[in-house]
Amino acid sequence: MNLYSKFTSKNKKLALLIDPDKTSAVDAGKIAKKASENGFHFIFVGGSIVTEPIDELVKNIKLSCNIPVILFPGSPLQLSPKADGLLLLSLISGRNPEYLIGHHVNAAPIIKKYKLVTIPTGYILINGGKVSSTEYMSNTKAIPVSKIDIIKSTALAGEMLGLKLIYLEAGSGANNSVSEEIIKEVKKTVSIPVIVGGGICNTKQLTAIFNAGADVVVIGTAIENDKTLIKKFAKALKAE
Ligand code: 1GP
Repeated sequence: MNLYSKFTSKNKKLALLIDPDKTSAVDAGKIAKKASENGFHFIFVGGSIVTEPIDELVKNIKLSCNIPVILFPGSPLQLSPKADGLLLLSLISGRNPEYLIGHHVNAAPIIKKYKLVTIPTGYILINGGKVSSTEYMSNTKAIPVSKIDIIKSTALAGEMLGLKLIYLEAGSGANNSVSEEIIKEVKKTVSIPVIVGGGICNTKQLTAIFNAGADVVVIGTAIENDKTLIKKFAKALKAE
């Protein structure tokens, strides 16, 4: 089965995000194992700032679990040939050319050399109630939650440009996760899978986000803070 088809399958999917700057390579392996055993579908690896090479961490994760390990890079420095693939993010909510095409130009030859499977992804930053690292680092503005028409048009333009996934991002550790209304409207607008992440910290939110139509939900900070949530989120997923 190719990597993209794991995103297009009908079932609801959970991704654990591991930030290499906040989790050691050894711990990453342990957490990934637990997530995989409990029914998570993907391990995403990435962060806004990563100060160490990520090869060792990715290798440990790969050795510990049998679900795809997918790079979710904040910069072209966060690439590893040991991963199964890469979300090639275009920050289409922003107007910073470096995050639309610039970094991609620098990364493309390396991605090719590493033979990484890429999934072009429209990354849409939505206001999560505080300035996110993504907003600050990319020097772009998050779309206000009230501007649903702009969010929908942005997602639609991404699909028309040939992007294969839409990622609705409230920002890591957001005060407010992406609203059910926004998810429902985007789902009505595009036919490609929709990933939702940022600020999801309990099973009630997870269930509401799945019910609104999210195909994949990404959880990072909440599990970094409380590993017992892996089991709780997995149980909520199984109830879907
Ligand atoms: C961040 O969407 C991801 O890019 C996950 O966010 O860390 O808030 O779970 P959290």
